[in-house]
Amino acid sequence: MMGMVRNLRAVACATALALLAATAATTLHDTAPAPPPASAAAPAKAAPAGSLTTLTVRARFGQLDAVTWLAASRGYDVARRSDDLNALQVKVSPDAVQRAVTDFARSGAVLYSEPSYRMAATDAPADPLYARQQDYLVPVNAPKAWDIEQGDPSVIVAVLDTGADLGHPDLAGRFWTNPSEIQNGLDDDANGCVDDLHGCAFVDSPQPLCSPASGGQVDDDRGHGTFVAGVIAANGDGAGMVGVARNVTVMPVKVLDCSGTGNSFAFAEGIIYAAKSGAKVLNVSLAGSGDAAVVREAVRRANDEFGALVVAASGNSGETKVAYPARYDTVLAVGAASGADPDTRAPFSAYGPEVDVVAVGERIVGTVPRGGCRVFLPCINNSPYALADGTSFSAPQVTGLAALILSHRPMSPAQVIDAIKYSATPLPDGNTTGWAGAGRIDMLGALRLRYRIGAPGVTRN
Ligand SMILES: [Ca+2]
Ligand SMILES: [Ca+2]
Ligand SMILES: [Ca+2]
Repeated sequence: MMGMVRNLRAVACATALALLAATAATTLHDTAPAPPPASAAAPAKAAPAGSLTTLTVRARFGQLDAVTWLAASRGYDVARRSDDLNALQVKVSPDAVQRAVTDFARSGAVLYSEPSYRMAATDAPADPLYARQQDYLVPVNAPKAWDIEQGDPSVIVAVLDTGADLGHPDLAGRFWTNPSEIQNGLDDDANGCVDDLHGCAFVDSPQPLCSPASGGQVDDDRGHGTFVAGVIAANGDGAGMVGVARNVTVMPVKVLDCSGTGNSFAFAEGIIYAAKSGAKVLNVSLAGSGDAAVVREAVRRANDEFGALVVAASGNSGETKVAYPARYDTVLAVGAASGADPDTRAPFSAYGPEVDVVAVGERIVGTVPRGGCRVFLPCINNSPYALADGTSFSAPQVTGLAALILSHRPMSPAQVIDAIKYSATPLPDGNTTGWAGAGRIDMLGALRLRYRIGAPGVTRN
């Protein structure tokens, strides 16, 4: 059986009919980490706001009228009064705060007075690298979207890439586990992959220096897939970074070897494996140079048979030529906007009418395999995180959005695409006509849409 498969691959390669020449859509530009801009400080949750000009004044029992009178007689503006709280909200000028607090304390009618604390409506993750992530996550309204949805573990996102570091601390608990498989050298669930406990490798004849990758060996020997996984689903655990869809489940499907290349046959196998195994969104941060029928068919089956959405990077050629499989109609093709100006195209982003949407693709924070800091990417502060550019890293943000949408309510792949495009923020052409498709994704807008399931397209109500 394996021999036959190998033969088929050999034929495909020899005739070059289906040679995908897949390369990672970005080979992880070595962007040196830089200190975060001053404007990027993470807002603290429930931080004091309004320069302490708003005070909560809690009266002793039965003293609320007396305190109200006191406040008025001293010229403080009583903004609100709550008999339930037995308290007033009082506004004072910043320089009068201390005097007001003293006045109330001396009156004997006040239990305490304190500054009003802002209750942040917007989720501000405590993960320290979030300060660097805001530059690209704020323009797509990710923080506001997280008030609505942070992802559900039941939604499985496949990352078709170079594998993943299953032991990365910021991805702990995020990886899919195959309930029907044990580590015993056998294909217990007869799905064609031996010991696929957390994913499967489809890498035939990897380069000599690459790690062996067969069956469930999805270890990441390049760093690209781990990075993408972090963009999608790094834990909101107060450490490191936070993913766009922090609570969803990631299934690593290794289709690229340590040189970042693979072929169309293995890639198509990976697509079917992912869809069959229950992944509802497939992230494809790789670019093929040709239209492989076997990939086209696999994408169609993922959509139609398994209800899985394929999200793919437009490619990094910087030219008007969108890569495969992003070119296909039913694939959500993602280009990259500039980090410095998210209204303009990142210079490397491939464009053309097939681009559906864009997200920022520069200075994206991602997870690096442990021990890979010197091998793959210059890490931030020697911790397993790095910054990188590419449509490889704008695509997983859109994948994360699709996963948030599906966590919120079930939808077909076509409906998810409609929702993401319909809610996108249109962008100016600049000197590249239509480079951004429907525009830059708006995560809040996409989650707020209301849908009539079954109706064609998306309707807002
Ligand atoms: Ca198996
Ligand atoms: Ca097994
Ligand atoms: Ca984290």
